Amino acid sequence: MPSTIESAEVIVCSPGRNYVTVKIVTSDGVVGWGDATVNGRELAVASYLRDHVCPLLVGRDAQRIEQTWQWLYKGGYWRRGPITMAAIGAVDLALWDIKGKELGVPVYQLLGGAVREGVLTYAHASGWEVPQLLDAVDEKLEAGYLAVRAQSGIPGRRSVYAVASPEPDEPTNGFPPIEVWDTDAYLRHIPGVLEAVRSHVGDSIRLLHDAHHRLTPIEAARLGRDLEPVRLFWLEDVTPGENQEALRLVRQHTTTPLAIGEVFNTIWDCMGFISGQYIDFVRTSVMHAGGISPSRRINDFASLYQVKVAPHGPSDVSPITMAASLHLDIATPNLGIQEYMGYAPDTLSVFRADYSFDRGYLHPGDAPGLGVEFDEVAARAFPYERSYLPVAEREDGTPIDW
Ligand code: GCO
Ligand code: MG
Repeated sequence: MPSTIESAEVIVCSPGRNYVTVKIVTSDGVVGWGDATVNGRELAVASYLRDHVCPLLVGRDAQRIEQTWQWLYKGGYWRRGPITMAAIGAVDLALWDIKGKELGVPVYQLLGGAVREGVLTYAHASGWEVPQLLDAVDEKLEAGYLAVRAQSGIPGRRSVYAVASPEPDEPTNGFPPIEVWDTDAYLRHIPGVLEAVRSHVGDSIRLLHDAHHRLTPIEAARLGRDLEPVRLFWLEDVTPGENQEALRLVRQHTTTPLAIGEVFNTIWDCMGFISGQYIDFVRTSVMHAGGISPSRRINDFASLYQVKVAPHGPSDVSPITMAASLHLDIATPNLGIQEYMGYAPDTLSVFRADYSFDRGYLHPGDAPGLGVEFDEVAARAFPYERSYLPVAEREDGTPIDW
């Protein structure tokens, strides 16, 4: 008798930051965990799941992961988008977790087994001024990382996303913080910063930089060119992702490798970049792109064009997504690198993860399923807290891409 889905529920908690977790229990009592976190829009995806997906799952065959995926994606009629795809992705993750647990094997074995010993991973380092940035980079190298993303402050600015600013944050009273951005100042400043990092770390360390979608194609082309002597591993998200053709122009002007994709949700969002070979790395998050099942299709499609996959792995997706990513990464021939920011101790007190880090590489672990158990009792101590990503504006108040 195949097991059926007996219950599906959603848990929102905030151990360090907000996470949306799906719990699916089978008729055999096996529990599968999925992550559905969309940073700053957590309750929308929680409602999508709670009100529109979970009730439909009850009674379905828990073994039929692909059939359920197709049913939710095609049957919902209103396809794609971050909320829909994160919700479907969470269900997909939970069902892979269940299948691994029922068969007693880690998910990567179900995906064909490991094609490598470990998953090369990069850490984040940032500092407002160059000396602070170099200290932060050193800290990551001492911890064993072989690849580091470097971000710095910008002269004349008060704040820069993901970089601790010397000026204290003003309270935002539950509203998004405003970040006033100046592209010219950034373009003047950042090549020198990254050159300093390169000469500090030497040739063998992989260096990455994220432009957070702030540039026009021609600005991005100029930055790519200016950074060629730094030999970046990649330059990330130079332009907004909606216009896939924009990257063609950037590509024509620079040999700096390009990465994009953390805000994409389906293979359709990256198809043009990949088939046009405008990029070197596609960065969809395994959960935001609808789970392990569709991410395999993105990965295989990318391999046809020698585009590598480099999944998004910030601390605003939970350790469940991180684990799912690692199971897929270790079984994916065209893996480039995995992002890994790590997690706050409170987060790890709620999500007990089996994956491990050793000298620059992560391993998903050999526990059956995804290898992350969610502690529902511990989670109760951390209720949801409204929180937003910053909004970027020009000096004159015009909202801009980011
Ligand atoms: C990255 C990202 C993140 C995102 C964040 C948004 O490369 O890790 O750019 O820092 O901004 O995940 O929620
Ligand atoms: Mg990014």
